[in-house]
Amino acid sequence: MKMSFRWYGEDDPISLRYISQIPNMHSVVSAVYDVKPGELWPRESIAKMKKQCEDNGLVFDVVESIPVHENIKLGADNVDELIDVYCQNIERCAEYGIKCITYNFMPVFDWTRTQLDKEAPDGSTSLVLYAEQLKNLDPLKEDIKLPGWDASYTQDEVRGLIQAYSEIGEEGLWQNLEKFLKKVIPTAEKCGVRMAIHPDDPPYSIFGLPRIITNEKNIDRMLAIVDSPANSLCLCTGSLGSGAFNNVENLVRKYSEMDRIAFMHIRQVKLLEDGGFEECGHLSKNGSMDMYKIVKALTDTGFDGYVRPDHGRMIWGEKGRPGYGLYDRALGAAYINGLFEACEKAEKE
Ligand SMILES: [Mn+2]
Repeated sequence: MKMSFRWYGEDDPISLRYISQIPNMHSVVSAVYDVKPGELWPRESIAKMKKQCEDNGLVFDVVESIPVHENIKLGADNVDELIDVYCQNIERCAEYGIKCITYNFMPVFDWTRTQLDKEAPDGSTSLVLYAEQLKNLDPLKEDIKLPGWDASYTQDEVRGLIQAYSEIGEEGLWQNLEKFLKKVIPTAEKCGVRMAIHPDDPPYSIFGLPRIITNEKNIDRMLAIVDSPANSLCLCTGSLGSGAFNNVENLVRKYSEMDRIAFMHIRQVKLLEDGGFEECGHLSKNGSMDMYKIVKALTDTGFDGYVRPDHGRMIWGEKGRPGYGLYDRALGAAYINGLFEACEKAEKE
């Protein structure tokens, strides 16, 4: 496996120098952030990032993410043009050595949480989704803003989008994903890039919006649309693990065996009885998933893709982007490194 770390570019308070000091760090996971979805990424921006990483002994070979324009997901009139731009961006990334591109197909909102700074008894803070807090929210009836949502939409635009998605429904979203994959995957294949779809987070419908990358049956369906290693998963344990119906260890084993995992996000969640969850430290004992079994499923199946610690808690007084501080993610990387070394060595004994 190749260990990696997400970096938000020059605005990120965490320097590449610090990232390079985390043991076994190999790849930087980043993106061109000053371009809107649906626009071309300037070659100079990609080249600059590559150079900055190299200057720090790191490799910029994973993109997270090239966002999929809402009109692609909705199948609007300009979908063909937008998909063309998407393909050109894949080609441009490949020119600069990118091997894996993450994206998601979630309508309107990326990840959803109800609070970003829930304090644990030890004083650390983390992101949580509390069913009780979510239940009282209805974006169709009132103006709400949840952490993680694109702030560039007005409340009326959000309502319009929710309406548009409720008209196309799940099957409409599937059709639009199919159209996207059938054009994008051959381009990726041609330039040696693996596309890695990130599961919906959390893996169920919120506010009536369709969500499709949620469980084994749907992942099987998605992978079958184009049967190629270029059409792979960014298997996020925390996202899939936020649904009690997903057995993450089994999913990892199955899809790694099929060589359909290009990228692993390894993160722990603690499921609550009412369906909510709390993000927590990476260790198995901190949450609901057995991290040893997840890593063993990877080493048993010869996984050689990218791995990154996903979100971390805020600890040791660090302030910054929720989920993306340095300290707890570095601890996560160290823990994951340890699990891999132990599993790999046990196999050889
Ligand atoms: Mn993730």
